[in-house]
Amino acid sequence: MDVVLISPYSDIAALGVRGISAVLKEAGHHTRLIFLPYQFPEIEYRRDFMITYSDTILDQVTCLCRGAGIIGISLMTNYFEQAATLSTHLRQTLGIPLIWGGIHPTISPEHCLDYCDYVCVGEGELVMRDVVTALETNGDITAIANITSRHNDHIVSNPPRPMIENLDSLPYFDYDMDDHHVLDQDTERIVPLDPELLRKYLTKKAPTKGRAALFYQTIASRGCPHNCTYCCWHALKRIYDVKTNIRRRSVNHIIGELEMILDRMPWFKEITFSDDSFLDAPVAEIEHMATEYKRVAHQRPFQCLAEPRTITRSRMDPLVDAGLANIQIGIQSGSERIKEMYRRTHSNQRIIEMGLLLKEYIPRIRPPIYDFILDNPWETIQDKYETLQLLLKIPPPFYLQIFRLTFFPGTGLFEKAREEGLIGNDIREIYSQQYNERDITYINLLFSAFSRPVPRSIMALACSKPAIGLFHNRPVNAVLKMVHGMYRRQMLNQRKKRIDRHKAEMDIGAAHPFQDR
Ligand code: B12
Repeated sequence: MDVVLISPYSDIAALGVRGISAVLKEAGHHTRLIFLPYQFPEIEYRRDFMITYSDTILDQVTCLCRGAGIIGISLMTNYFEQAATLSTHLRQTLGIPLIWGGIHPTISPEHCLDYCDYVCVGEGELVMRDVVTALETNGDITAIANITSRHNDHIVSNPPRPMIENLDSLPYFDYDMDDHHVLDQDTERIVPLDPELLRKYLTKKAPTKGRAALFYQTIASRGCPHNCTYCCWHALKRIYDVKTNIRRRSVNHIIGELEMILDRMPWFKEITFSDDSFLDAPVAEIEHMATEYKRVAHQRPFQCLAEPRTITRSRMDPLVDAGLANIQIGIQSGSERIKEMYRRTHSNQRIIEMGLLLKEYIPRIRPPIYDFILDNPWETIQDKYETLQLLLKIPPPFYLQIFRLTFFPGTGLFEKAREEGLIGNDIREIYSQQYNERDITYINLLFSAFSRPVPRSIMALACSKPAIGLFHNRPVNAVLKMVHGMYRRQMLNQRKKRIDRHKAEMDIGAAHPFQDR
């Protein structure tokens, strides 16, 4: 059967749809992948994350979906509007069964059924295989495990089957490009993907925080040891009713994938492991991984996400020797009260020790990236002060990755916010939020300053209670907001001019081959 899978993500690595496509191909089906990356940097200066598809783009998607047995769309919460627009158009033009999957449909299935026929809750590889088999054999899709659907007026939610225990049983992510298509933002044309275009779209225009511009992204494990109340794993563990769920691929399986990819696409200069906690493995396995990685990746630098508990010398030594160059670690807050609210278990002392250890590896590794969450409505000035004081104790250099606290459906903090009336009636407010957006205040700007080479003595002064008392107040924050607003508008205008100039040079507007006549 012909299956179309659509990814709206800015990053066309999109491991979810590539993993499903590989399993469907292995089962003898034909898949067509459509990647609709938006790549206009000015999005980061906008307050919302709303991206609309022009009719030209929607018509081309319709053309590419014509004749498919089923269409699948992958989405995170902040891609809800895009998926809704696509689905509405496809339903009006084609009427082919639509299935949604990915983290958002998993944590908020019922809300998605306004736009699709079926929702896949959780891991989708085996679910999609069962769905396609049912379609081919007139089976009952609404009876398949993990599937949520609407029957007359009531919702039928089938509990998820257990998570895939043996990840080695899954084929490597589908990078065949035999029927892969990508939206060329500049020309608004959806074109067949080839290695050159793959390279172009995987190259980040403005990589930040010492990250690579171009890397091959994969995942060596699934799951997270923690249960943080703001994170989707908190919701997923409830859905699957599991406490721990870390499953790791064998070193041979991971290395086999890298060998295959680097053989076919040696232009990948770096590797990214998108595991939630890459170092969460026995030291012996880490050492084996490091040795094998060196053998096949030839010292290509790699980056990963990790959590403080696993940052030990016995793990770092072999990995840095093998090419570990970038490490990103969640800290989130330095306030014991807020850490308790987040169910984060790392003491500030452990964080400082981790910072001291990581500093020893610089410059073999680039400055580590520490994640922090801002704009938590339950945070007091004292909580923010304690976080700033922790930052002053972590040895520089490092970068901060700042996130705005977002109430993802199904998480503990979502329910708390809802109970306390912090979430408006229309949950869609959350969907279109710009997650990197943060309030422009004196304290929040101090966090940005920590990523820059500002002398610690100045930072200590700026983060002191008298300075916060003096500058973190309504009048000063109003001025800061105004100045930042002017800067944002100027950046937006500059970007807009550059893109318009580029479009004029490209003479965008000619008729498109795929357009529905
Ligand atoms: C890699 C990753 C990224 C990468 C790449 C994302 C990409 N598009 O490929 C980057 C770094 C770009 C990224 C960015 C962000 N991310 Co991120 N990211 C992840 C991470 C660590 C792994 C995702 C992954 O590839 N998993 C492996 C694949 C195989 O699994 P999967 O994607 O879940 O797909 C499976 C199922 O969901 C399902 N499925 C998926 N699609 C489909 C489609 C169909 C039809 C079906 C049937 C099934 C199905 O089957 C798949 C196979 O089992 C997850 C955490 C996690 N562990 O999930 C966070 C996560 C997805 N990210 C998250 C967030 C919030 C973001 C950001 C918004 C953060 C920010 N503030 O900037 C940005 C968004 C940037 C943007 N504008 O797009 C949240 C999403 C929460 C939510 N409710 O939406 C997550 C869940 C982290 C968390 N713990 O909460 N991210």
